[in-house]
Amino acid sequence: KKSAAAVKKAVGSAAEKVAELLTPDVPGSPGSGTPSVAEPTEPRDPLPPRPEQGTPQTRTPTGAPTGARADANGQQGKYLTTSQGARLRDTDHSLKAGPRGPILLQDHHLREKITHFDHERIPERVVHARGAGAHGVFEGYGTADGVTRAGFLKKGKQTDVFVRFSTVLGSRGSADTVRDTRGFATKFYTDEGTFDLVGNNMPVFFIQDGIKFPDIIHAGKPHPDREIPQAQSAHDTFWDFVSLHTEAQHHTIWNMSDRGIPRSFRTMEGFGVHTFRLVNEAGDTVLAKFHWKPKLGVHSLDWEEAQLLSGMDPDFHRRDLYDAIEAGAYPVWELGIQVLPDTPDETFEGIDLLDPTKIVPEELAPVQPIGKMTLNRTPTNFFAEVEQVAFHLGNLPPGIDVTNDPLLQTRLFSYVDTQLTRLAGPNFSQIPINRPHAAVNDMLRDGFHQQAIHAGVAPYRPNSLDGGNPSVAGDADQAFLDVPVTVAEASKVRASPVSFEDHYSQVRLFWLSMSPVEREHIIRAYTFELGKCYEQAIKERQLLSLANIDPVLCAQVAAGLGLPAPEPTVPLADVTPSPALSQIGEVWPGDGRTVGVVIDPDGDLDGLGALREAVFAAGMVPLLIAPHGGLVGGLPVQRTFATARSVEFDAVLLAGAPVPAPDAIPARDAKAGTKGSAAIDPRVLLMVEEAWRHAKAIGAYGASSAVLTAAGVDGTPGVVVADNAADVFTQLQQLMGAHRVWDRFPASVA
Ligand code: HDD
Repeated sequence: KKSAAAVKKAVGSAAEKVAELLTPDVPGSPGSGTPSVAEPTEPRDPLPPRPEQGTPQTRTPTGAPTGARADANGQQGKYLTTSQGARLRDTDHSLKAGPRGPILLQDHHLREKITHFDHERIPERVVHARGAGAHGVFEGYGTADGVTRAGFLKKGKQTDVFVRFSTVLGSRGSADTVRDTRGFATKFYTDEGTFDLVGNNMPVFFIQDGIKFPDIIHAGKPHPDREIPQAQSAHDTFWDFVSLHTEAQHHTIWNMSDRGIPRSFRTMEGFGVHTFRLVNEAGDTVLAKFHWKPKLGVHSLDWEEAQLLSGMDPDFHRRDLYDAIEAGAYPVWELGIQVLPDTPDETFEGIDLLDPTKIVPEELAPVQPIGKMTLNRTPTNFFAEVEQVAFHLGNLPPGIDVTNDPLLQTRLFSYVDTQLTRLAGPNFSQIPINRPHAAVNDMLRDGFHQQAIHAGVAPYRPNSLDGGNPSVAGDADQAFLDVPVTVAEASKVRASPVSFEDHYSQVRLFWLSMSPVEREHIIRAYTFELGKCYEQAIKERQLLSLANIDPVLCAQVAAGLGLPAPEPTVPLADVTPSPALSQIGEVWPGDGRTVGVVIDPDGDLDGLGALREAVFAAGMVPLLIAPHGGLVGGLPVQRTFATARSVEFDAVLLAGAPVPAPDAIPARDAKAGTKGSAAIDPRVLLMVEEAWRHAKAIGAYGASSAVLTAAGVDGTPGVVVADNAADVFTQLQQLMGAHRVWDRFPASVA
């Protein structure tokens, strides 16, 4: 404790310092003086440019880059100004009556700065609040010319795009890796008007009619009383709804499958979900379903990995997307269509094409590639672009039209409506990210946040005062065409077609299409989610649905819950599996994948530089992990044992011998390491154990293979050892092509 005298002395010297800053006897100043710096209201010359406004400083005193861009020049110009363009002398002190005095209401700069800040947030999206977006380009193949007149699909035609990926349930700040459906919304800025393809990474939806959208979302969102759990479906209200409302069972099994926890946005398929109607130059129509196929294949996280990531790196997917683009590993998808005949009953092979809980298996109607999208630019300003982008299913180019899918029809209303609140008024299509790249000549006028200064006196038709302009387009002008589909004579009813009552056959089809390891994951996911519910009646009701899907699935989940497996209430559907639904079995490129390379500064660093180059050359990202930061062997360390966790890497490679003396690690961390060799850092052991549990490729060379022995994983599938770095990486790369070491999971269900 400080003595009273010491405190008094400290206070005294502080007071002296303050006195030094004060110039006594300045007229009008209260107390003993005013600051030696003149009051900001005193006229004086403009401030000299701050360092960042002049030539930017690009190096710190230690020689590290400051991150300043060579063209850094403040935000938009040299001097800070008010919103009205008046240059400011000071933005760090409020205008006060003397340096200690109250703040003056007249400080308009203070009020402007705080008022604007107070209103910086806009309402988050009611669904899909958490997302990330990127710019890119779409190139048509010309292969769709026979079925649609859409100009952006013509061969070689390039169209700017903006894509926003999202989760559905969580708030804007929620974690990326939760179990949920992912949004996959693409804005094509075509010459013929904007086309929004607002899809998901799953081809079916929870409900068949949009009137139930508030019900499913209220059920999935946090409970209204305590507002928990965040961004999860593992709770009573979600399972209460889907077990009562069995048309949701198909979408639910997709969520319980590995599709619910994607490895990356770059490794997700996208689906337009609904059936659309395409029309060609001759006016002929077909029905079609849109698919996005990722170049890197469809891959997922492991559930434990996803949960760890929610804490270790809640921005995992966002980071992965932006890191990949900045590294030049541009994500690529092919757009494809399933072309289906436009028959009066709108069915295909007995599948009702207006029912959004049904797929058309790719084996029955192959997905035909019609173009390619490359994402090549990250946003400049997240709010302006990702937050303000506004999609709408009614944004259609000539050649693509809607169908009577009752889910689609309600969406046509909802998207514009929601932007009126979210983006505060009807002029949101004038926000830069939403502006069409086609010429706009509408007669919409005024309203909140109107940006345009419309000329002309006659925003109505017909008019004579503006010379009758604008005129409407004819057949030759590539205008949008509402396909004149015949509407059957019918009574007004609140009803669905009988075919919509089949809630189980395609769920069974999905289950039977999965490989054993994928089935195991599905069982575990249901068991986890239902295990988080409190109400036994809800668990029992969901088991009834599982019984109607498959008895093995039902029995396994029931066993996990400690409940009896019920008998099916409907006959099990006789369906043919669709192998295209499985994610396992092919070999894929590893672009943008991360390899965690664990190094010991005192170990064998031979070949480390070459290894790093080899990983880069394979289009992957090597991240060096060492006990401390800085440089090791002249190479930059990107992660330390304190900041690294296995979940960040697709593979772990042990280089040299990562065996720092135990006293080099904090006691708190050392305790956990008792089960391995005492000499091996427990965080490295944990990394190996976790990577193994998550079926990731693991490699070691030289003395570091001792770590594999200590972790008890040497000699197991997907764990490779070689004498040198090059050989071990070659083996790792082969393993990574299959995404995971699937052999490591002996599945309980064949
Ligand atoms: Fe929706 C956003 C996808 C059914 C109402 N939806 C939204 C987004 C995606 C989807 C990807 C985020 C867009 C963005 O990134 O800004 N929604 C779907 C799919 C559906 C679907 C694939 C079924 C096939 N949605 C659906 C229904 C309704 C809505 C049935 C209402 C009747 N969706 C909305 C919304 C949102 C939205 C409330 C919230 C924010 C927004 O629109 O702009 O209007």
